[in-house]
Amino acid sequence: MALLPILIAPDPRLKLVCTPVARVDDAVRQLMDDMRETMLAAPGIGLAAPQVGHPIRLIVVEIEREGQKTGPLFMVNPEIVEASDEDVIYDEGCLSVPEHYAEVARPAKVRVRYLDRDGETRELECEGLLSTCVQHEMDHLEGILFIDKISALKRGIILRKLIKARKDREREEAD
Ligand code: GNR
Ligand code: NI
Repeated sequence: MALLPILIAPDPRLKLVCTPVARVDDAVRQLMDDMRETMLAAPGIGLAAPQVGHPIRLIVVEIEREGQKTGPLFMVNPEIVEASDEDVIYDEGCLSVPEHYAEVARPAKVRVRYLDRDGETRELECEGLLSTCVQHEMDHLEGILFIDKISALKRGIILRKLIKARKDREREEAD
């Protein structure tokens, strides 16, 4: 098991469209375990492989809140096969956009088809925070961050702050 470094925006590796996973083998399962450990340590409720530098279509989600306890969900090559017409707005955050939050509207319910840890095809009906989180993670696989879904003005403000924070970090490390 290993904690993996999480990429912070702006980073070109967060903008890539990820490649489908050809086979769910032991190397993929090892990455799943490392991603879950990294997500729990962060702490976060989801993590996508590109956030830890692997441009492949793999996400992990784990919601442990009263009213919604999913256990770890590993989803390979996830696809939305059905989405509700109704949207919900959630105040989203992202481990790759640390300390910034913004309201994003997404379909309230989605049905997701994916390969599980054993490479078996499964479908899961998602609602509530699970629905929002799965869609947020799937966006990462397309190189899309939640800040790409808000106004250009707000996005610009957040990106400038992230660039400044990175410079401050680098200066700190140089001292
Ligand atoms: O930990 C996370 N919390 C969260 C809250 C609201 C909507 C989405 C998320 S996902 C985020 C972890 C993350 O960045 N996953 O890509
Ligand atoms: Ni994220």
